[in-house]
Amino acid sequence: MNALSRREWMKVVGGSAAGAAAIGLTFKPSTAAGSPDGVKPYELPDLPYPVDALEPHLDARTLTIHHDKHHAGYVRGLNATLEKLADARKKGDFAAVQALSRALAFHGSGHLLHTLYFSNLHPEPKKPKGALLSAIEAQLGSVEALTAHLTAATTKVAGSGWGMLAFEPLGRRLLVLQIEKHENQMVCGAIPLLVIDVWEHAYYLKYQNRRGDYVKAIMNVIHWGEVARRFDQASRL
Ligand code: MN3
Repeated sequence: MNALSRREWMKVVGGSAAGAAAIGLTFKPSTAAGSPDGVKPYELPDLPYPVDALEPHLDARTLTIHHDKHHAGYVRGLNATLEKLADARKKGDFAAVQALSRALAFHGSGHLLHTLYFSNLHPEPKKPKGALLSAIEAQLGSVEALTAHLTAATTKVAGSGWGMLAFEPLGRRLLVLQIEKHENQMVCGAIPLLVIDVWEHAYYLKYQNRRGDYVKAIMNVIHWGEVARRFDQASRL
């Protein structure tokens, strides 16, 4: 996939239902008898589009490093932490449980958020519609109000973190959240629908200290079809 040029890729998937399906995330349960906890190790998913597909909003070099180095690092960190926890259970030695629990939340959230992030971007985004649009309008006022809230929350994250639109199934409510690092300030049980990375590695090569410009630019490539798919799934819980 990554070997395709943006133009070739758009010819294959642009605007079609098959394209939407090709971009959508699939979460397949997997098991592996030989692994420490009987579950297959996490794997780095491919980018769902060529690295230059989001130009000029998100440049190819940033996207390549972000995916191949940073996201890959969280996958490795998560698998290594799970192996250490499995080893601790085997030995009955939980001396390191505090540090390992912290690492699990950090790398686990890092992997999941990056997987969601790359797949909730698209070079030809559509507007929110259907049940998602109705929920946004009923609960948050309008798409414009959501965009203004999410842009402000994301831009103003203290240090490294994420902006997030989430669905909280107990109250059946949309929430705009401001996540610090990968795991702090999350509302437990809320399901991420749309996430925006504002760690400096996500934008610094192109935007330097202008985080606000990056957040505004990325709003042009939000894959609302994927956000709507996640909302439909989450709202069935
Ligand atoms: Mn990142």
